Amino acid sequence: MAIERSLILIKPDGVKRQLTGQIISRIEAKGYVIAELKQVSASRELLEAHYEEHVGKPFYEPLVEFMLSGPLVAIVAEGHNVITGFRSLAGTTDPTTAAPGTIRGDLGRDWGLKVQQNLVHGSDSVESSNREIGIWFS
Ligand code: IDP
Ligand code: MG
Repeated sequence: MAIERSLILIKPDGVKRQLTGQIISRIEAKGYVIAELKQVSASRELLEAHYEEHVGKPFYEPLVEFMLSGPLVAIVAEGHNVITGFRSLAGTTDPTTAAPGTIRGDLGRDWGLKVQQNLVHGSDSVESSNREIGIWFS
């Protein structure tokens, strides 16, 4: 089986709250390899490409504004089944009910905003991963 790659983002809330190290530690402790890593301030164009599947949803514009609100950390993690494995490590989208033990469950909460600030993004399929790595690390 081929080694997979996942595009992981530590969103601006994670960087602002100084959780970058803790989040990277969890990825490494799980055993995945950090193949690429950079802190960046994303452009609107890049974020619109990244989140194109969400255009038109009520949280789309707040999501783009949130992702523009400060620097984020972009990572390519490698390992067998890393795409599913990282999403499991991240927990479900809503941090209120994300399982304890996950990044979103342990470190996230609802702040009463139009978009859930849930610390991390992880690719959800091999197709998304290829597309997203092309966007962030071209
Ligand atoms: P995911 O990040 O768990 O894959 P997606 O459905 O791809 O979730 O949504 C992208 C991001 O948009 C989420 O991580 C979260 O920040 C935000 N989001 C998704 N659904 C909602 C919602 O129903 N309300 C508020 N924010 C949402
Ligand atoms: Mg998603």
